[in-house]
Parts: sequence; C-alpha cells; structure tokens
Amino acid sequence: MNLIRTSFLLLSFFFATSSIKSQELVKSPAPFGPLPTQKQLDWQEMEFYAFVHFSLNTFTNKEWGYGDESPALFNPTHLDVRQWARVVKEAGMKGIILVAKHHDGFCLWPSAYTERSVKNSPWENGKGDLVKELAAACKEYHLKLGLYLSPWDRNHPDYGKPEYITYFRNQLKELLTNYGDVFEMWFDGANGGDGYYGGANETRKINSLEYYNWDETYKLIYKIAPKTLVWGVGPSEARWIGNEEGRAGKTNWSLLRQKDELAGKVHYTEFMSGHEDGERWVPGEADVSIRPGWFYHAVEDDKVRPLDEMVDIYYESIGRNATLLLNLPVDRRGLVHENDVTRLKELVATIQADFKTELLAKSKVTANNVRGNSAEFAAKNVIDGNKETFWATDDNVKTASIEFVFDQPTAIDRILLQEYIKLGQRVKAFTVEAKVNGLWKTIANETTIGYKRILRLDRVVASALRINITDSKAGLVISNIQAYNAPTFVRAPEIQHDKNGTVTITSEPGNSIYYTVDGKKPTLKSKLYQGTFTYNEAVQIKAIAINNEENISSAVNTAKYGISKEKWKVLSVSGGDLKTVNRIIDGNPNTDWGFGNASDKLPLEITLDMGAILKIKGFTYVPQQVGNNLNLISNYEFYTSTDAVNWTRQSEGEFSNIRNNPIEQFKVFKEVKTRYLRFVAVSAVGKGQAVSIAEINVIE
Ligand code: FUL
Repeated sequence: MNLIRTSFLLLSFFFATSSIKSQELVKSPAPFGPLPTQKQLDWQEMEFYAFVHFSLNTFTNKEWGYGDESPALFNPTHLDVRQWARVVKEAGMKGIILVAKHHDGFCLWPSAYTERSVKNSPWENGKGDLVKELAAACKEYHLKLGLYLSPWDRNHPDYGKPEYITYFRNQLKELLTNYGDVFEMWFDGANGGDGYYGGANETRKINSLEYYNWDETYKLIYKIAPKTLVWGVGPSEARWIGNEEGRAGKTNWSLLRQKDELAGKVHYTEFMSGHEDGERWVPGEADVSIRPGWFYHAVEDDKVRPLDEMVDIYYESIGRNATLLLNLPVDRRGLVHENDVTRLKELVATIQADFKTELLAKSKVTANNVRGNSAEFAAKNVIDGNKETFWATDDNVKTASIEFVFDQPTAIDRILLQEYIKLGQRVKAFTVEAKVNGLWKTIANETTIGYKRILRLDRVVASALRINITDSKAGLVISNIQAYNAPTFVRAPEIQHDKNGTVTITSEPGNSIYYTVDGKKPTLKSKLYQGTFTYNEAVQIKAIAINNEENISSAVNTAKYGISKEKWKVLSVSGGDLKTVNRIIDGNPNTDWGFGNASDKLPLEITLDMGAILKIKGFTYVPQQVGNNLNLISNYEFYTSTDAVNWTRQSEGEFSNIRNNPIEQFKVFKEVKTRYLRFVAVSAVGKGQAVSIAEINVIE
C-alpha cells in the first residue's frame, strides 16, 4: 500500500514537474503593445453592420436640418422597421445603428426632456417610439442595436451653455437604459455652427474637446451601459476612418495616439492608417452611405453606388482591418428603397462568390520558425478554422515564412490573413510569393495585417504559396490564412459626356463594350461601342463591358445626361481668373475653377446663359474633386431669369456636410422655365474666402 502510494506520489511529482518544464519552455507569447478589450474584440468580429439615417431631413430633403423644422413633417406612410431588419440580416450584417437624433435635434423616441420628438408628429398619432420598435425588430432578427445621438443640436436654445450638457446626458441616459443593450454609441464630430437655437438664429462656436467634458460623459455611459462601445469624439474606443467613402488605408493600425488626438494634434486624414506608435487600441470603422447622401433624396434613386464601388468598399474596409458601417437611407415611406436593396443583394452575392471555396485548408503547411518547436504554435494552426489557435514564432523572431504546398497547381486570386489580435497588432510588412511553373514569383508586397487583411490579386496558378513576414514589432502570432479563387470581376465601363455632347465609354483593355441610348438593358445584341459619338439632347446611356476571354459581363453602368452644355456661356463673374472660368461648364468634374485671389471677396456671383429657355427643377454644384484641402462653398443662393433682367430666387441655404463628404450637391425646387442662371457663393467652409467650382449643372 505504502509502496503504491509512494510511487503514485513520485509519478505525480514527475508529471507535475515535466508539465511545468514544458510550460516554461514554450510559453504562450506575451501580449505586445496596446491590446483590445473583450468589448472591442466582439465589436471587431461583427465586421459589417448597417447605419440608418431617417428623420425630419427625409421629409425636408435636407442633409442637415437647421433646427427650425416642424416635427409635424415626420410622417412616413408605410414605416416597417422589420423590413429594415430583414434586409440587414439577409445581407449578413450583424447590427443596425439608428440615428436617434441628428443635428436638427428631432428625436425618434419620445424623450421626456423635449417636445421636439415623434410625440409631436402625426406618425402613430404621436404615440410612436421608433427606437423601441427598432430595438424589438433587432431582437427578433438577432441583430445588435446601436444608436447615434448628435452632440450638436441646432434646435436647442441652450446649445453652447452648460445646461445643454445636462440635457444631452439626460438623453443619453434615456437611450442607454430604456432599450436594452446598445452595442455602439455614435458621437458625430460635426459640432457647433449656425442654427435656430430656439429662435436665436445665430452661430454658436464651441470647443468640442472641452465643452462636452467627454471624460465625465464617458464615465456616465460606462456606469449605465458598460457593454456599449463608444465611437467618435472624446476618448473613444473606435475611430472614424477619416473619410465618408468607407475606405481604410492599406496600412491600417488599430492603434492611435489618442492623447495627441484629444489635444487637437491629429489631423483626421491620419485616421485612415492609425498610428504605428499609438498608445491605445482604437480600431477604425469605415462609414459610407449606399447613396451619395446620408438621408434619402428621391433625386438620388438612380445614384445608388455602383456594384464596382460597393465591392471596392468592402475590400478596402473589412479587407483592410476596419469594420464597415453601411448606411441605408430609409425613404419617405419608411422603407429601405428597392434600388438600395437590389444593390446590397448584388454586393452580398459577389462577396459570397468570391469566398466560396477555401483553398489552403487541404494544403501542406510548414514554417521556418515555430515557437519552441511546439505543436501548440505550429504552422497548421492557420488553416484549422479555429480562431483561438495560432502559428507563433519565437520571441524576437520578427521575420519568418510560412509555406503552403498544394497537391496540384491551384488558381488563386484572393488571400486573407488574420493576426491573433488579443496579443496585439504586430506585423509591419509582408510579401506573398507564388510558385508558378516551378519558379517563385512575388505577387504582393504589403504592410499591416491586424484583425483581417484581404488581398485582391491577379490570378496565378500556383503549386505552392509562401507568405514572408518581413518586418514586425514582435514575434509573430498569426491565427488564420486563407486563399480563394474569386470569379473574374469585370468592372462596369466608364461613361463620359463632355460640354459638346461627345460620349466616351472606356473599359479595361481586352473588353468589349455594348450600349443603349433608349433606356433598355444592354446585351451582346446591343450596339458595340467603336469610338466616341455625339449626343446633344438629354440622354440616358447604359453600357456593359464583356471580358472576351471568359465571356463574363460587368454590371450595367447607367449615365443620365441633360442637354449638352454646348450653348452655355459664362456671362459674368465677380472675381477669380476669367480665362479659366469655363471649367465650371466644361462637363468635366475633374477640372475646377478657383476664386480666392487677394482681391476676391465673397460673395462670388456667377451668371450663366444656357442659350435657350429650358424647364429646370434644380441645380447641382460639383465641388473641387482633387486634393486634400478643398476650397468648398458652404452657403449659396440660386436665381433664375428668362431675360437676365428680372431674377427670381429659387433656392438658398447650405451645402451641409460638404466638408466631410465633398460630393456633387443637389438642390431641387419647383419646376421653372429659365434661360439665365445666377449662382452666388455666399460663404466658404472655414474662415477663408477661397472657393472653387468643378461644375454647375441643372436638373431637368
Ligand atoms: C456626418 C454628419 O454630419 C452627417 O450628417 C452624417 O450623420 C454622417 C454619418 O456624419 O459627419
């Protein structure tokens, strides 16, 4: 008995010490640098979620309300939040962030702290609560709910004073306690400016870093809603990606020098790539609307972003270590518009086809360094489909290669890589090589990986694949590597129409282009494009490109043009360079005209002659498209006249949000007959006097 007991003790001692030893020998890699919290990890894994902008602006046709619009205007005819949830769920998105209050202060829930809400709208006889309805729909469809509460309130009389902060926090409390879990709280960066402010109609500038006392506000949020991730201004847990086009930088660190940012020392363009030396984990979220505007405008029904662009957005957000927040501007019925639903389905179908069959799982995988030669950190962990296992190298081994050998030559054009970010983001540079016909060739030379990096590559038929990490902050910890052979994606052709009505259609070399001018869908039987042609009347051109080798068609590109601007003339202009002013009517959005010489003072006035009387129902202003510090117009007036003597003002106001989203600005009014147009740039974004115009168009 004693003997047995003694040997048992000895044995257990032996096993205990040996397992301690092996643990000592091959410890898991230590975390490196700033780390994500569990909340941030869960959020990152959502990857793709929806934004909904739907409020008074939907009914006033604005992007930013001034704050004086009546709540009675909020009157959707067929509101169905379950339709939103269905569309979102079917697209594989994981949640919806609803704009509960935009800059005009109108609340989609019956806040106890204001009369400016759905309770004073005809919708559901003032008994409705949109946040509640959406929370229920999200629950039903297993989606997470997020909320946007605009810190800037152009309606509130106390905006700019301490009293407003109490109001703002009270509303936060309502939103974070009455509707269940909120996965993300969204605080927009647009803060302070002109507004109604309870009738004061003035400009109120605030210092957004100080006024809101974000530290206190964040404390309050975490106290009542610890599961909520806070985005945007203040010491946030995720950052804006620096543009409203949904594109992250190729290099994208989930780190940020947030202290510098909070001291106002970081330019927003740096958000696209984060900071390699950031002291905090603040990952990027790429936000973009499926249409040009964030709110619904009927005039944009045919301006839903083309499939090519949506696919690019997917690869340049989720494929570049960011999450993708895609806005669906709900229309006046209260539904996601059919055109948006169609495009979303096309996007999802394309992405699903791209990632249909994974090709590395069956390959033979080896690495030239494995941490402690331990099976626990072996190369094969990157193909086991388990996100908790990883290939790791020895500490300080910052360059290493992992190789995948196929049974037979395999066609590949996508590679997906993931670091095990629980232990930090490490990789600074890597290359990809493919063995083609017995020879290694480099097919990619890239920088960061992070949570997820997807490469779109020209197709190769390879017998083996090698990933070389060429620079890293610390030993490597890679959890997943995949490869796919996505179908050839043929980009839709580009259509251009110049001032003289000349139409040029272009596509990638080797493709054929077919087009129609009668609104019908082009097919292989339509007209083959063989060079430029001229169209002076209003025309709708639809074109497809065909990849001849594989006989694959692109999506249809539709371009609508009004009558050509051939007869247009600039009659007068109150400053700027007269020699180049024709650029604003040359039909080319990439050439712009600048106003802002030393002697130029706003307002700028331009008078145009269209050469004939036409019926128009609006105009558009295309701002300068090229560059970083664009000279943008913020406020305008627009007049029409049939004789250039008597003028009628048709529209005036602001180009809201143009700073963040400098796209073509649409302004509609009641149809009017006119020959002459007068466009007045009243003020510029920022303090300067410099503005520029790429194009002025009319809406017929
Ligand atoms: C911007 C806002 O000003 C826009 O109106 C929109 O809400 C967008 C998501 O953020 O900065």
